[in-house]
Amino acid sequence: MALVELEAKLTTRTARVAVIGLGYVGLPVACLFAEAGFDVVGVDIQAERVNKINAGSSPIEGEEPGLAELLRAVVASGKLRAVTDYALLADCDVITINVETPVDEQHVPRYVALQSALRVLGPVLKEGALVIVESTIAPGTMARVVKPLLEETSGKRVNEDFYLGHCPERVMPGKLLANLRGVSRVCGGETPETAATMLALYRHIVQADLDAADCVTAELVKTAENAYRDINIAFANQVALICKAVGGDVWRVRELVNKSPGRNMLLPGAGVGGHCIPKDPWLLAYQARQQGVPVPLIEAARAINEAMPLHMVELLEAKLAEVGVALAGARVLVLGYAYLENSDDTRNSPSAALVARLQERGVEVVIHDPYVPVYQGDVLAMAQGCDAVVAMVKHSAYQALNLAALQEALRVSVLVDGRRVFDEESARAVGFIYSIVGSRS
Ligand code: SAJ
Repeated sequence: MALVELEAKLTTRTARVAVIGLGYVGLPVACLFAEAGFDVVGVDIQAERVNKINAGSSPIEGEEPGLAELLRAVVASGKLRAVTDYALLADCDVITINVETPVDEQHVPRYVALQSALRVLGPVLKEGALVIVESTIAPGTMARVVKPLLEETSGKRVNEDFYLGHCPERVMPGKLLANLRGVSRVCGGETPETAATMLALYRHIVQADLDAADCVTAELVKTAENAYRDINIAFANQVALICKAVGGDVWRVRELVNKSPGRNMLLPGAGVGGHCIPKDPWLLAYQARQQGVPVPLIEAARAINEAMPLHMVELLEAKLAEVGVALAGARVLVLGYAYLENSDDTRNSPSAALVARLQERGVEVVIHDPYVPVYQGDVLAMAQGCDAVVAMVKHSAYQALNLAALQEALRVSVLVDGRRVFDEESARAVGFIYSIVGSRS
């Protein structure tokens, strides 16, 4: 099938769409294409997840406005069905791939999920189908990994027997549908004609700019935009560490810096977690590092941000010392285990790094998080007998906490605030020995 035929099927919504990987990104993507009127097959290796989706209930926890209702509607209408069997892809005209693309301890991309998806897709790939990788990948991956592997496993030639593109996702937990619908996307095609066809596809679900590009540009844009964020957060953390040393208050400094035209200093904090920001800078840097091109700015920013949870331990140890309590043997309540406020997502959570270090130092750790089932509970009850509280996530629930009651529950009233969850004056007024990242206090 030539691209022009595929475009016609996209216009009439008669093209059959498949989404491989029904996670945070794939599932809402599948729902939106189904809502737009396409017949959508969602493929996932987890039978439990597939069954849950076919029962019309979302496997994604946390607050995702509209997703549960949309999923129920498109499953009920028969527009979306989930399967574990790749054979059904044989009559799909468009296949998006939304699988994890992590980096390992040495910051090397690990494409096991991507490669296995391509190996299983290849043999059933339909003549003239358009395959779009939505996962975030290192610049050069489409050319070095995806294209050769798909040609090998399908026995087909790209741009002759099938078409290939990269359209990186820009979602954020808590705003999955809003971001997919309202945030612009880059449609990187192996050829300009492929990119144009991708625009025709995404126009059905994206009400924002769709920009045609080649694949390497799309790879560079997504990884650079997240490296940009990581470096800017690291700058805020660097200023916070300097303020701590020289007696400044980074929160006030930031407020005044941002009054200067063209400045937008981000928030310092207890660390940088999530499925994107800690990983994507390494994806951006990978090929360059392989070729011996130095990337010191990316490496320095990662080092600063990864050290922030450990800096929280230093703040805690110093405050406990002020009241004669040793870190080893102390009992500490950690508020927040998710990586982001009002989310249940714990991937690469800074709290995990904090807890590991505390336990290494002989601290008895109690963890609370209103969104993470295993850590839910009564905060005041959990605070009983603790020597300190470390606030790691700015969940709204914490801002409503009765500070006097919290202080009352503690054996020693040390409060270390990693996200400016609490107001310093209010905390001190009820008797807390208060410390916050980036301020002398
Ligand atoms: N963080 C800070 N200071 C800040 C902002 C964030 O310490 O000023 C921390 C957060 O606490 C969190 C981590 O960084 O631990 C990441 O936070 P994030 O707001 O960047 O949220 P993410 O990880 O969900 O980022 C995603 C990214 N989107 C995609 O990769 C498609 C990012 O590019 C977006 O900017 C972000 O969502 C968003 O705000 O939409």
